[in-house]
Amino acid sequence: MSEDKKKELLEELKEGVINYDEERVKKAAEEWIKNGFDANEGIFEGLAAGMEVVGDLFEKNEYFVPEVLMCADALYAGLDILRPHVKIDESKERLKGEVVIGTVEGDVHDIGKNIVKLMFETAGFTVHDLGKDVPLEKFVEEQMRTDSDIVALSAMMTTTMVGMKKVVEKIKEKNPNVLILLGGAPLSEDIAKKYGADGYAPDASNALSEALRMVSTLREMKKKGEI
Ligand code: B12
Repeated sequence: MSEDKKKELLEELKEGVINYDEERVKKAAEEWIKNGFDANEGIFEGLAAGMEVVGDLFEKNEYFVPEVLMCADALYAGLDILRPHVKIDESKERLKGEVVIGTVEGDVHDIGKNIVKLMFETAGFTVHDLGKDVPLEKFVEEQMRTDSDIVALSAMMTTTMVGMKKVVEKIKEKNPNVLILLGGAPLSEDIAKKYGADGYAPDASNALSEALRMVSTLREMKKKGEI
């Protein structure tokens, strides 16, 4: 019974995003919480899954920018309700890892970046979010200000992802031990390597495992006195 309800509400969250129906999303999100379902699951399998379909519709020219913007509003309305219920993982020793995150200059796509951010926060990272359309120099400044272990950059356009290379160069020049993680639809493992980054992930859950791997590498290096 509860599995049926869960399925029904996931469908509502997803369809609400696809049909840019904020009220439908809000209602489903509230019910999701009332039923005691996992907020993370609602976000990834409901809201984000809906946005994936929106991406396909956009690519097929069935949706245009105004529709996509309304879909994003519906997704964010659901996120506002679900986010406060996301469980922070306190079971393991709380990570002391700090991450600077943002979408690079010229690029206003922030949905994926915000989902990755949420994943990091859930795992206990301290996240410094610079937002979207972030001037490249700002990533360097924020890393230095916060002494963060990782800088995570998002880009959703082939025209803006080239800026990532400059950020990697500038950060490595100032502090070669900072680890840089890249992501976003046009990126790939190969491009990330070519740009000189330390990691790449295709989605939010891989972003978290990659960040955890990076932090433990840093800790190991510190222990051995290599940095
Ligand atoms: C939503 C959307 C918009 C919205 C953005 C709203 C917002 N607040 O983000 C609006 C309508 C504003 C928009 C505008 C434009 N868009 Co647009 N948009 C999209 C769309 C449909 C979906 C993106 C999305 O949110 N996906 C859902 C999320 C959950 O997935 P995601 O972003 O991929 O993120 C996941 C991974 O990539 C990864 N990830 C993301 N970031 C990071 C970071 C790190 C560190 C890591 C590890 C992982 C990671 O994890 C995320 C979660 O799993 C895509 C199409 C598509 N299929 O991707 C086009 C798309 C990105 N847009 C595109 C274009 C061209 C534009 C416009 C130029 C359109 C126009 N003519 O005006 C403008 C650009 C404005 C600008 N200067 O940035 C193109 C880019 C083409 C290219 N290769 O360069 C795309 C691919 C559509 C297309 N096929 O033409 N867009």
